[in-house]
Amino acid sequence: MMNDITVEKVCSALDKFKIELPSWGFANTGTRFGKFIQAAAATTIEEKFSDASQVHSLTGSCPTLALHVQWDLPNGLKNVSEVQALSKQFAIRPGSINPNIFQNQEYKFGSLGNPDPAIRRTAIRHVLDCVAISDALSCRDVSPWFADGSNYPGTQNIRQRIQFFQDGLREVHSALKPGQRLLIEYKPFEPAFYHTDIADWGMAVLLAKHAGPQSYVLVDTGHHYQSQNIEQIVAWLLHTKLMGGFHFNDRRYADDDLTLGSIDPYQIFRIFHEIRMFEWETQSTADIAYMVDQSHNLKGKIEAMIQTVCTAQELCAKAALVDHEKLAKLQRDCSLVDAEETLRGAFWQDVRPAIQEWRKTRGLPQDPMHAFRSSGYLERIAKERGDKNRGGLASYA
Ligand code: RM4
Ligand code: MN
Ligand code: MN
Repeated sequence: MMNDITVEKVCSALDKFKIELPSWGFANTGTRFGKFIQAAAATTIEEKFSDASQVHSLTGSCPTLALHVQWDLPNGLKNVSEVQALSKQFAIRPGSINPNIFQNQEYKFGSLGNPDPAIRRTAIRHVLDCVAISDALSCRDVSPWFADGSNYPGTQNIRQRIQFFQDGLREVHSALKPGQRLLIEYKPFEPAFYHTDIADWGMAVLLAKHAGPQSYVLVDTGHHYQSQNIEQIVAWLLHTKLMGGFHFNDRRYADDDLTLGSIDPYQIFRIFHEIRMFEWETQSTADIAYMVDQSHNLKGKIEAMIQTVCTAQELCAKAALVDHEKLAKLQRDCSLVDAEETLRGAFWQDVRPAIQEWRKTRGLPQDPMHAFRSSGYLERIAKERGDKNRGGLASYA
């Protein structure tokens, strides 16, 4: 039963909850086997801003857009004024700045971990450019993901590459302005299939600590081994004050970029619960960048984002319903069944009526997906962008 307290808890949780959209989630991307072109996919940064602003105006939770420098600002700092103008036009702020140190030919054997000092220098220079871009755009987070690793045993010096990463990240850190943050993302495998230089959260923590106090760890929910306890990692990162942000998505097998909560919504709920419990205990708001990192090859891009954001809102709202006081006591008493039921009880509550209420009072559409489908936006952009996309030039432009 929905009562006033439920509605109040859900509303205050959703007022605070913001989740960043990825610019690359609106463009035509694919798997290494193929790319299925969508007529409505964004072909320019302007179109990405436009699509993001649709999602934000329908859901009310996405005021920022993550940018991938090589795809969105191919001329680096020279593109800053264009981004500023688009930000104003669409009322969406640029969010995390993502370097690209994995796509160019020179990175075949790595970027910061490459045995060739000239390539390491090129990579560091690019990340430093991203720090400058981030500063010029007043963005807080620089968020590199390193594809570095090797595919065959014995072919690379693992320890030496640790040193290269320590040196490179520390140099990047020294260029950060006060308030800027360096988020270090880990991934166990792919594209490297034998060893990945930053393969798990432990490695990311050690590198962040070595780089300096403005470094934090980024948890991409898709970047874990099967059955890994992600909320425990989150709890550790909260406890050690190293929790920087999330790349939200779901996975079934590996880094599948599936829709958040489509496979295991309870996992995402448990992550939100760890954060809420921490906030309740410390009477603070955890300073975490929540971001989506999904690139859909089959689903409509904007629909997938709306679905994702609504799912995130639901799971965040459910976690806000956990009775922390009661749970803390049950934990102290080791009342296992009752403690677990307190958590599960919140998960199984239907928060949708309370979210409807939140939307109504915040001037948002009751049903964001329906509002999107009846807006005519998709038909319009499919017509406008169709030719550009059929030309196949749209990948990341
Ligand atoms: C990686 C990782 C990064 C993203 C790239 C494109 O798997 O999740 O965050 O920037 O993909
Ligand atoms: Mn990611
Ligand atoms: Mn990924």
